[in-house]
Amino acid sequence: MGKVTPDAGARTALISGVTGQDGSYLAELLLGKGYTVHGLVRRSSSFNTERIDHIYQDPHQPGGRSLVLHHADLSDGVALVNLLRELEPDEVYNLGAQSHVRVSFDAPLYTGEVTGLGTLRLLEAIRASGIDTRLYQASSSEMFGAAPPPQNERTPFHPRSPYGCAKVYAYWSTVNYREAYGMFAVNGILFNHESPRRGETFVTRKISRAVARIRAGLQDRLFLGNLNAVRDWGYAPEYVEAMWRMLQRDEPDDYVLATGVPASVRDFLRAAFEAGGLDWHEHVGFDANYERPSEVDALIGDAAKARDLLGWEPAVRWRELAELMVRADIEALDAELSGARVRIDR
Ligand code: NAP
Ligand code: G4F
Repeated sequence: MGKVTPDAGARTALISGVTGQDGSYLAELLLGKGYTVHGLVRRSSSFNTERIDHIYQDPHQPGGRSLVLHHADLSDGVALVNLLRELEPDEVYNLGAQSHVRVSFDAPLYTGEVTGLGTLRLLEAIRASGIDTRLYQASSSEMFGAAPPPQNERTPFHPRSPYGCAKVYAYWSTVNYREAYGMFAVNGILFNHESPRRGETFVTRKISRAVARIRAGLQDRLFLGNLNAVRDWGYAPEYVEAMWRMLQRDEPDDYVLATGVPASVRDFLRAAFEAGGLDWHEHVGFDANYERPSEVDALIGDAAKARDLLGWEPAVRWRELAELMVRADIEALDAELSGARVRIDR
């Protein structure tokens, strides 16, 4: 963590949420494009950089560093101003959030504070620091909530959770700073996107991990909530490419990113268990604790604008995604178990 002298001429980006699923893929993408990447990391009592450890360079080693981590938090506006003044990044990606919808019902004020007001703090920090930068805001299809599908940039919002409400606040704050101050600020309205790096409590990863653990005899039952919800699941590495493209346009605008292909939680569950050679009926039980007080029944995106203006088209669909996530979890568990066996043998 700490100061860095960037390569002369290299573009710099600041990513909030760099330790999350999308932040890790985006950092890899930008490093590959020659950027110096600064990541905002929040203080934690245990390590929280697992997803980016493979791209982090020890500052004590000789040679320049392209990924630099800074302790800060979206609840601390002064730290954000100071960091922006110091770094003067060309691009800022605001991916940091309390991003779990079910948890947002248990911690609604905290979610509003970080996911909603956190975005306003960052916008205001950009304005106060006076730097010339471009901002990407991680908006969400969860903002559409109860609005019938297909949803696109013109669909009115009807959020169904504290998380969705916080994201609507952040969305309009971003639009407002663009209109009021001429800021280059864009909203990417992203439908669900997953990967082997997806947090373990989101439904796709919860399922793919369970398949691996059931096959290995470490678990027998998996408890889930509503299996009828329909989502539009894409592959995260493809989505971060479009985030970058949004900031390379001449004019700031807002874009939906989605595959346009619907699947229910039950569809994903069946495909994932089949990929592991298992029958889900033999292992899955219902737990009402995983239901939400108000559910989003169907999210199916229309990403025609991103296709036409960004030249972005996703290739991976939900079934392939289920298969690749199961494969990755089986391989990771095999490696972990054989590592454990080696340790025991010694
Ligand atoms: P994620 O894996 O949950 O990552 C969230 C990131 O935010 C983590 O790095 C987390 O840090 C950080 N964070 C949490 N609270 C923070 C705080 N107070 N200050 C600073 N950072 C904080 O989420 P993701 O799936 O990568 O999603 C990235 C963004 O896109 C989020 O804003 C999410 O709401 C939004 N989004 C996601 C999807 C999707 O399907 N994945 C769809 C639409 C929109 P820790 O690692 O320390 O927890
Ligand atoms: O995987 P989920 O928790 O994702 P959700 O709620 O769609 O939110 C994700 O996508 C949003 C984009 O639309 C993001 F903005 C947000 O940050 C997050 O990344 O749940 C998907 C569906 C829901 O309908 C839920 O009710 O799966 C259902 N579900 C059924 N059983 C479950 C479970 N969800 C979770 N997390 N855990 C369960 O046991």
